[in-house]
Formats: sequence, C-alpha cells, structure tokens
Amino acid sequence: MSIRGLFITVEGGEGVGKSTNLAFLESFLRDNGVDVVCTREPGGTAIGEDIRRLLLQIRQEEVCAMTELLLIFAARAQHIMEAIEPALAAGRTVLCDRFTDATYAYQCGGRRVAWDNVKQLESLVQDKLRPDVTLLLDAPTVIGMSRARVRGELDRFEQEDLDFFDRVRSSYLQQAKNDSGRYRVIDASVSLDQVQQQLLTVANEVLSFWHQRSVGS
Ligand code: Z5A
Repeated sequence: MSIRGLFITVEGGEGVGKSTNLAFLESFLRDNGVDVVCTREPGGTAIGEDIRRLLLQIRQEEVCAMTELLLIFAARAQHIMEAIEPALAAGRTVLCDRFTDATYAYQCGGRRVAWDNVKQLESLVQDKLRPDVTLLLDAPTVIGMSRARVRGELDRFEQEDLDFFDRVRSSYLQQAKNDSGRYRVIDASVSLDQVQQQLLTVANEVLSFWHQRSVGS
C-alpha cells in the first residue's frame, strides 16, 4: 500500500499570484522527486469546469448566495471523488488552487453566508478531508485587483467592489490566525522574486514533511 500523498492548497484574493506561484511550486517539488498533481477550484473535473463556467458567467438575474454556495460544493464533491481522493490514495501530492477556505472567505466573508452553513456542507461533502498545508498569498486588495484587472473583461466575482474583497482578505487572515499550524502566510505584495524566495522556505518545509511521512510509514 502506498503512503497517502500530501494535500496542499494555495489561497488568496484575486490577482495575488496564485496561478503563477502554484506553477513555481509544482516545478520545485517535481525537481525534487515529488509526484505532483495540480488542480483547481471551482473546476478540476469536466463537471467541475462546467459548474465553474456557470459560476463565473455574468448574468441578468441575481444569483442567490445559497445557489452559489451549493454549486461550489457540487463541483467540490465531484472533484474530491474523481480527482483528489484517488491521487492522495495513490501517494501523489495534490496542489490545489483554492479549496474550502475560499468558500469561508468568499461566501462567508464576502457574501455574508452563515459560517455554520459552510461548516455543515464541509462535513457532508468532505467527511474528514482537509488540506495538510495551506499557503495564503496575502496582499492589500488594491494590489491584487490591479494585477488581475490588466486582463480586461471581468467575471461575475471580479465585478465585486473593494469592500467585498477587503472582507475576503480579512476572512483569510482570520482563518490563518485560527489555524496557524496548517497555514503559511506569504507576503505577496512584493516582487515575484521576493515572493518566490518566501515560497522556497515553505517548499523546503513541505519536502521535509514529505520525507518524514515516507520514513515514518
Ligand atoms: N470562488 C469562490 O467564491 N468560492 C470558492 O469556494 C472558490 C472560488 C473555490 C475564480 O477563482 C473565482 O471563484 C474567484 C473566487 C471564486 N474569484 N475571484 N476573484 P480563481 O482562483 O480562478 O480566480 P482569481 O482569484 O480571480 O485568480 P486570478 O485572477 O487568476 O489570480 P491569481 O491566480 O491569484 O494571479 P496570477 O494569474 O498568478 O497573477 C495575476 C497577474 O499578476 C499576472 O499577470 C502575474 O504575472 C502578475 N503577478 C503575480 N505575482 C506578482 C508579483 N509578485 N508582482 C507583480 N506581478 C505579479
């Protein structure tokens, strides 16, 4: 039987550099012999990517916060069953661009959905599955927004205002404070080189965690 893989998630507000740094982390871990699977939420499966399109699409009608929440967890249920669990069970390290902490940040922090609603869905959909390590890329909201907005057309989330994204950021920082054993907070407001220097420290920590788990099994 193979050792269960590590589940690493990368979180942060829009435009803080998650995709860029996830790719950096992926190649560092691969170069060091770790078998990595990269994925994202919402998405990561064919059904999940269909749901993602539905979630990001700008619509005429207002999208009810509960509809949004249930769609996110519907995509997550498929993602866990089809991609995350099989990879972890096969001993592969899963590197995921956003997971349930994003739901606490965006739906509870941003949309003001009750925390307990997310907690209940988390237990229902994930059972005991939680990330082993979470990297929070943190930067003042205006920095992330300005980096993301050079891309042009805005999706349904990107159309939210500064207050919304400030609430998202505060929620992430609070989560990191409440679960400091799992979280590593990276200052993402500095140059990419400086961000990646900080990431290397965490990546080396992940490597030694991985080696310990391999030896201990
Ligand atoms: N959502 C939700 O509401 N609830 C949930 O549970 C989940 C998601 C899972 C889509 O997610 C939306 O889903 C998201 C929340 C919601 N909406 N928002 N906002 P997403 O992760 O796909 O969307 P995103 O946050 O908008 O990602 P992004 O805009 O692609 O940003 P990013 O991946 O963090 O950044 P990036 O693409 O790596 O970098 C952006 C640009 O900045 C790029 O040109 C880089 O070269 C540049 N960059 C990166 N780092 C630096 C530094 N350090 N200096 C200078 N320039 C930099």
